Amino acid sequence: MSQEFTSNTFTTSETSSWSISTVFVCPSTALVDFYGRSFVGILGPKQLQQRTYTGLPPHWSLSVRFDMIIYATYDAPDYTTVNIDSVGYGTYTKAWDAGILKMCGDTYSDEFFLYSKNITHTSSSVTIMLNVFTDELNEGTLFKNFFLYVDTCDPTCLTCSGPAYVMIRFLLLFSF
Ligand SMILES: [Ca+2]
Repeated sequence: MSQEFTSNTFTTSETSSWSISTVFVCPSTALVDFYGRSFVGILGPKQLQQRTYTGLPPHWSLSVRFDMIIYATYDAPDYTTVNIDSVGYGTYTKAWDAGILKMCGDTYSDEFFLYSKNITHTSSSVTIMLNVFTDELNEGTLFKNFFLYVDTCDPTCLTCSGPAYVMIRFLLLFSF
């Protein structure tokens, strides 16, 4: 349905459809997977990052996945909650400098999460939100490689609860 921020490097020209469009480039040389790579962020003190997608085709299931780095001195009480249509699906915390590697930053250790969530969903729009609380600047949440998938209905259906044509047929039969 949508894939964003999948290039090694990207600029704010690609992030403007999100409420916070800042881009951070990882300075750490510890991992070639991250060194010099662009991420959306740093999402820091009490920031809401969100985007609403509209015009989704008829579907019965929706998936969100992205790469997330919890960056630098992010520690208690800092947290990041991922919301899909205002429902929280995962809260991420980290102990101070608890990660193994300086993955993105070159001063403190970071933690990496592959966010992946599938939900039952039929609305033609969806809002993805990252609710980020940190108590200091220069710590927070970064993300890239964002994918939004929908499992579409059979082309003959305007709504459905599953992939098969037979599912809408059964609904119609039972409604008479
Ligand atoms: Ca902190």
